[in-house]
Amino acid sequence: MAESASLLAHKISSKNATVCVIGLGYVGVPLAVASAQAGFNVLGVDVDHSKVEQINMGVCYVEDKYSEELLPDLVRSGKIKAYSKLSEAVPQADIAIVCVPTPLQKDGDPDLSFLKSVAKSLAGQLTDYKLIIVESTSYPGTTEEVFRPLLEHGGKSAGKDFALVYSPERIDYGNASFGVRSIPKVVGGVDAESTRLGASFYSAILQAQVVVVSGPSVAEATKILENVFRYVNIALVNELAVLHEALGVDFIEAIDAAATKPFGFMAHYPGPGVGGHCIPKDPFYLVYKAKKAGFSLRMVSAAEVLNNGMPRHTVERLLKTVRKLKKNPRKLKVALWGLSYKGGVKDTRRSPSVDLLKIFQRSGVKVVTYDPFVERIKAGSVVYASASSILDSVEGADAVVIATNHVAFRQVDLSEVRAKMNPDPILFDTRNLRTRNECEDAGFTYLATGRP
Ligand code: SAJ
Repeated sequence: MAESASLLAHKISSKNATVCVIGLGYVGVPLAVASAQAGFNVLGVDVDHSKVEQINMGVCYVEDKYSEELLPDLVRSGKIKAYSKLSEAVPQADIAIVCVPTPLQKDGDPDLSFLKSVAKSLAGQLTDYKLIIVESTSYPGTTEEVFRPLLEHGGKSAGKDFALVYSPERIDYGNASFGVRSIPKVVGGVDAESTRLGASFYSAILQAQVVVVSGPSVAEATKILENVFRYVNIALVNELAVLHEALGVDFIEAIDAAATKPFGFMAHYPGPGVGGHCIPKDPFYLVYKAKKAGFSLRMVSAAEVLNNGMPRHTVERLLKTVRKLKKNPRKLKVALWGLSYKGGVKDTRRSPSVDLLKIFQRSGVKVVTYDPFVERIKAGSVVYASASSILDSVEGADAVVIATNHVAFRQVDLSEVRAKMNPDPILFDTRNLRTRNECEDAGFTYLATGRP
């Protein structure tokens, strides 16, 4: 091992290394907290000055119980300090971890601009031997083909003047049982030395297993596979849900039963669409890379059509029932419960509720929204403020559509809800939080995704 690498290895094992986390979002903040809790000095960097100020005041703005609990003391004790310029922090650091967004451009292609600008800035900061880790999700080859050449632009080379590793973030936003330290970590370096340093660092801060793979491209492929797997499997159950609704077969009961098989099946559940910053986006990083290599990923394209079709299917199914009840769709008032893209979080990025609202707008349906975590949401040119209470949201409504799996919607007393609504009310449970019996006993016409 080169002298500089062994010096860094020693600094890591003795927790004397200084760690710089670049990008203080829902990935970077928990990582900064875990590194500081393990004993490392942590310097955070974010271009958003308000985030830097909040961190330096010990205010945690990400929805992560672990970070919310530990960050204030770690900042007070000086273990974490945030900066808005990379050049203020990286020169002091031995390890730099890149956790910046990798969104899509308007045309649907990958937008690596955040990643590239960090690489260009870092290239000028490699004054001494450092371990550079990329965690941002991207297509296989990004670290070697895009990030590394920009880093080496200053004349330094990976493996000799710095170590370079890719280790995908696997943060499951709002997941109370699996936090940053308890999710196994995949690590792939540009050479054995880089991999060793990366693995030793994550072993030092995490409780979970560190999984070493042969290089950055395999680690990138691992993460994209995980999210493509989820996207395609959700599309499969969405398609089969629509079929079984027509066949008059309870598909949710079938999924629950299939989930009893101890091997060969992983349950996914249908719904009104797929949201969030990752699952509806990451597969298209691979679609782009595949196209460059002359491949078209038909499974992902089919999944896109199926998942993007669920909001329309949901509204059409509701309007069909409205007509059956001899109600006028144009005079319909709907209470839409749930604005965030999944239960327990306030994040509305690519939320299916936005698509539902747009389709209701086009159908001339009046909608009142309610979400315990979200104050308002914009759909098209209309801003919907969440009603002040769940019962206020159903005042004079004809139908309730449950769009997000928040606990509050599992617990609300449906008779109380019913009492506030117009005659012959409908309850459409797209997340299967309630049972047919409790809905019908409360006097609702019951609809549920995947159930006849
Ligand atoms: N959904 C369904 N049916 C399901 C599961 C989810 O319709 O059976 C919907 C959800 O309601 C939501 C969307 O899919 O709208 C995404 O939900 P998610 O639970 O996958 O949540 P994310 O996007 O917050 O987190 C995912 C996770 N990836 C996997 O589970 C493979 C997380 O581990 C990743 O770290 C994260 O993406 C990411 O950052 O990539």
